[in-house]
Amino acid sequence: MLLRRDLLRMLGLSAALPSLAAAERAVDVAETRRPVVISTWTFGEAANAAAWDVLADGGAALDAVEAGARVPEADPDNHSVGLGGYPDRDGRVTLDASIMDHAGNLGAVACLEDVVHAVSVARRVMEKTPHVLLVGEGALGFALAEGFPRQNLLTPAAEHAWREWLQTARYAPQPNIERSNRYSLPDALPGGERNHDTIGILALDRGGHLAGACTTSGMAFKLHGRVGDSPISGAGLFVDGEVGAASATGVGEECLRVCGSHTVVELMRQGRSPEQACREAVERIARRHRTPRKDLQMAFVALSADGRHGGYSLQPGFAYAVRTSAGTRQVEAPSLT
Ligand code: SD4
Repeated sequence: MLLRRDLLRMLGLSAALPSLAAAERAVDVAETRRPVVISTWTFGEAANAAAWDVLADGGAALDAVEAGARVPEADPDNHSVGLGGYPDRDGRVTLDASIMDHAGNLGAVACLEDVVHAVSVARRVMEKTPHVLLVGEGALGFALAEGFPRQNLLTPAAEHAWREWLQTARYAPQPNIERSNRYSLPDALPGGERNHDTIGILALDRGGHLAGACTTSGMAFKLHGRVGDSPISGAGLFVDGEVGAASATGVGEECLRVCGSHTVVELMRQGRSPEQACREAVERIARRHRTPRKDLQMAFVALSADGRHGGYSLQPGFAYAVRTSAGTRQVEAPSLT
């Protein structure tokens, strides 16, 4: 039997060619709308609009995802991202963010305080340092040296929610293993609000380049110093320019254990559709729990290099926003339960 690599060799072609799956998908490319941008959650629509301004002008996916991620970061009413994000249990707002392009360039910050646009600091880490990830004081010092303004991110509303939480909080951390039936990190907040609003934004530009960004204030009232999945390559975000991009939202500890976004991209490399790939990553997370966890939400979105997109979540209620030249829409993602 003639293997693909033999065929390529006979034709004088090299492994630099896209994978067979990618070559097969090329059939669809002509029908696929480009550019396209997708974002986690319904508020992703506002982020997509800012990203679309860049993409529609022929701009780069990297610029688009940064512009998009900056929208919820600046929104004081979004309590899981940037300004107005809920603080940790000590009342400190700490941000995690990452950004990645089609070529594997990557920058990230974790536990960053006092600077609202964590995604832009992450991009600066990517472009101006030999490093990938800066944390805490170091990230803040770098951001200030780069001219980012210093600003108090704790809004009165977020401080109020934190003080309310303090009144009933079981302040002592519990072990983060399955035998404890709850995380010490609450996902039900004062007023019944859910603590899942990280933005993951993925774009494919007119030139066919992918990029992604992910930004969050993390789990509300977390231990100081806690870092989630969002700034960690392959967990909250991963981009492979030849295959696709993925991003995650939900309980970051779960995503970190399965390198969620990298898993999604690798499954797409093996030929899964974006939705199937997201589903299998969610299933991997679910399988670890002997009994179904109603208190746990985890969701992925994915965008393939040929512009197909999909999402999947553990619990119902997850939607993502899509923007193409056909307009804007919300997609209710299927869920495991
Ligand atoms: C985290 N994954 O820090 C983030 C939180 C999140 O929707 O996604 N909320 O664990």
